[in-house]
Amino acid sequence: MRIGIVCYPTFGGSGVVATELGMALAEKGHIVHFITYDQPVRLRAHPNVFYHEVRVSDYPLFDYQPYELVLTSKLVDVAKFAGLDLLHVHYAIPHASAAWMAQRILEAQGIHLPFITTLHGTDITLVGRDPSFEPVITFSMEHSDAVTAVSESLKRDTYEHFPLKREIQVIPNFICIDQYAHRPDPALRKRYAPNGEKLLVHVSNFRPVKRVDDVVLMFKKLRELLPVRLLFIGDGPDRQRIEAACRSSACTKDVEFIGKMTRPEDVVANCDLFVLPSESESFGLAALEAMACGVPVVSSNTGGLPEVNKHGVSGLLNDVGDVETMTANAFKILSDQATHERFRKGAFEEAKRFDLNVILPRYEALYDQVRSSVVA
Ligand code: GMT
Repeated sequence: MRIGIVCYPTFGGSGVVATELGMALAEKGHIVHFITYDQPVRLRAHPNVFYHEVRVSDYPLFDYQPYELVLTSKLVDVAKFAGLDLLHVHYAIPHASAAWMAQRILEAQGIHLPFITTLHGTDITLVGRDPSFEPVITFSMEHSDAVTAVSESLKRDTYEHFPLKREIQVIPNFICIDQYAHRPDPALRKRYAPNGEKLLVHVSNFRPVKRVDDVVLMFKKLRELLPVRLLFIGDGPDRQRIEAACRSSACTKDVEFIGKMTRPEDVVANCDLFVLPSESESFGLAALEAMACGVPVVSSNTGGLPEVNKHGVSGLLNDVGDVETMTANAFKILSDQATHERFRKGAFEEAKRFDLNVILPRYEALYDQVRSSVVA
């Protein structure tokens, strides 16, 4: 099949999922065209993979860049000249409406191009609900040939916040378990835990929705109970404020801000506990990646996280903002070696539910279903 994938090329979860999906489809023999404004961070060379950059001219009249219009035109061009069988857009804003416009333009030229919209989270729970987006998002979801959500929770949220009548299928995010089954790197472990400390790690885009302050609050309480160090991976609007706060705190010598990494698992695999206290999280791909490395998770119980982080098996969950319980949960997992080992094994076993080999066939079946409805 010849598939067009539209996504954000950034470090966020939706871009990672879209890119890894495209790479896996290419490996199975499909021809995959990525269409976005920059090269996706996880894109790798592959004979079946193509990348089309969406470039918006900086015409002085434009106070804002008409990205959606330029994306739509690029979609029409790639669909026609690469002979796409379907489009799969990730993150509804503005990709679903751009796909619908492209579909209409192609229809007028006698070409039918089905498109699938995959909802990832903040497109529904945060941004999409805003009245300045809602009518367009509702319309473009309603007129997609198929809509998927990455969790049952996100499916429920979508029906709760949008007057949608159509079906939403749940196809969870995935990881390629083989890529994550890391053997820890003793040199790296020694570098980050020189005195045998337990290593906590948090990976995110440091946006307010991630509640990174709760990670620091928990760490300060936990370090009174256990020798621990904290690693932050990623970057974003909250990083500078939090980094400055840590520098002026007694804990500063045990906190390190590593920054953005293309493969955070290279560090996460050497840690003892992943911390994700989000306010809202449709799935929590970063938590799944930690679990695939055999690293247990303490997380909030918001959104899709309970579908990923199985309480008492792969980690422990707490109410959003309940730093006391999160600290107690971390202590419970880290303070006893046999308990920690049990959670490590549980995390890895739970991660297998989301292995690429389990999830990819579900997307391929959806592509066949969408294409056959066109042919019929
Ligand atoms: O985590 C983020 O804020 C980035 C965001 C995105 O759009 O990439 O992640 C969303 O999509 C990921 C992939 O499906 C999910 O794992 C994240 O849970 C989701 N983020 C939120 O819902 C806040």
